[in-house]
Amino acid sequence: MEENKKWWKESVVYQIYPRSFKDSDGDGIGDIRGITQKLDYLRELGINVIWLSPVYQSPNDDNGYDISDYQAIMKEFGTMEDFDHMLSSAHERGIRIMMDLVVNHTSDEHKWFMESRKSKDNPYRDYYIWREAKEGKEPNNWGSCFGGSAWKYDEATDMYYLHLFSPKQPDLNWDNEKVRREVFDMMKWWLDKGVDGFRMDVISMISKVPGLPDGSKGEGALYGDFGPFVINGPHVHDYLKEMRRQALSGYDTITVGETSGVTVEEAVRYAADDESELNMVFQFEQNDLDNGEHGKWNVKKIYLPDLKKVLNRWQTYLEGKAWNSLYWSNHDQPRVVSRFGNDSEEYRELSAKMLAVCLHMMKGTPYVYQGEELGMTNVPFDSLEEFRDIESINAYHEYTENNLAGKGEMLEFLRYKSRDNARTPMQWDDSANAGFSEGTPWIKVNPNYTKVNAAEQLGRDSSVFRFYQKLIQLRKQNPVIVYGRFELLMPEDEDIFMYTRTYEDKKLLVICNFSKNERKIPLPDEFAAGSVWISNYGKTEIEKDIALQAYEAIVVS
Ligand code: TEU
Repeated sequence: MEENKKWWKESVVYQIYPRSFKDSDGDGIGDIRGITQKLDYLRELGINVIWLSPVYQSPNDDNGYDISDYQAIMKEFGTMEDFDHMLSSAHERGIRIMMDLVVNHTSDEHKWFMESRKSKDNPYRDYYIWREAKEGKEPNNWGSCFGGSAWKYDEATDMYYLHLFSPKQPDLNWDNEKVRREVFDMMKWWLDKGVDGFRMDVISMISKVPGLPDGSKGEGALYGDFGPFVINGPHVHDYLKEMRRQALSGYDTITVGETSGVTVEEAVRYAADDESELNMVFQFEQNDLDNGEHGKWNVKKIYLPDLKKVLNRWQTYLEGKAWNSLYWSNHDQPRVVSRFGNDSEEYRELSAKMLAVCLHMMKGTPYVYQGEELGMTNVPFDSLEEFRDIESINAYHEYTENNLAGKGEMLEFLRYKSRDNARTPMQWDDSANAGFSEGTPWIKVNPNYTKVNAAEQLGRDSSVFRFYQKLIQLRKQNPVIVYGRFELLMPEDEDIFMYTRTYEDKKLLVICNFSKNERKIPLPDEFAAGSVWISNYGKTEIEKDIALQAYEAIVVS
């Protein structure tokens, strides 16, 4: 089947978490001028789109994912002039900017909510989801993503409002046409400024099942699960089609939905090739594989055949119908080298490169999260006081106070899974604070910055940075990497992730060893006279029986 060629399919996206990227003014908080200073670094890496986590005005209950004004820049991050300058500087370098669009909820300090809570007949009342108490308690049993009930009582009108995340993140009522119009107008305002698209925060949750029924409660659970009544809800596809028609059409954009709870069947609707909704979605199945009895809070390792099964399903089901996004990391996930690789001194770089090969050679648009290109690792947090993330801190209290986990045990879970692992400052060099800031960083710096940093890696050909650069270059030169059909080999093997990509008369073989075990793999005949495209062991030739070493990755054509 002839592929529908698009620039966003051929792109590599780099995610910036502004708070932790580069501080230009010494207040310990990353900012927009800091990003502008580092655009040449990103150009050198070769990426062509930046996904910018929220930079809007926010009281920072959830680090900018609680927005109080969609058309203003957060003070700590700079001014609108700084933003405009960053945007034009990025465009001059051939880099597009994708904004984070957080419109499932606003901040409770947004003027819409401040109006809404005033009275039952306020013109903004229906912008949010208000309900009466039920038998003197919350309107239903839903728990919020950040712990506690998903409802907060508000004295002014003696009613509750819904917040799927923190109480400072009230959910917008998307069934209200006025809300949709406000959001679409705001999007067009940014598009007219010249931004190139949107990453849409929890967009799979904007349409709620009417009646908001109680959710099922697992054994020992404190709250009911809102999932079935919120995720991929009744009108979500209607609203996204409306957004396409009313806000996006006429602009050349890249759009990606953050869609927790999405299935492949739903994904071919959200990200259908006809572009009636979004260009692609982030799936969560790969991240749920190491969940346990306490959800994400554990230290469980993934089982490779499970990971292959999930990724294979996404690669093959979407073929010819919809487009995949490819990611290992973001600001909500721990560092991938510590999670799916091996962050010991011996294997950190090898396994970081192996993971990069595995991801970048699959079909879809790859996303690189800041610092991933250096093989940045999880952080040895010493105590609860060192964490900043609302989800982590709330979970610690909820689990330890309800005897779901011991204190030491919970700290161990946070050290492995907390979002703060991804949020410590970008490691630029080996000077104080990793060259991130001249002040006191808002969150601790990973002490390994003296060894793991950009300056060192830019100066060394064998570095993780140089390896990512090469992978990105290969994609630009070879349509098979963008458009080739994916086929998984050896699905049951517990160490090796191996697949082919086929496009026109080109075929690629990708072999990744996810383990320390040395393994002999017979090379399929068709690759016997092949050439090596990239190898994390510096191999330039292939043997008939490839003797794979620990965390080895090789691409053969
Ligand atoms: O995350 C949505 C989401 O599904 C989270 O619950 C995510 O699964 C969790 O953080 C992982 O532990 C988005 C943003 O990416 C996140 O940073 C925000 O906190 C959240 O929405 C609310 O806006």
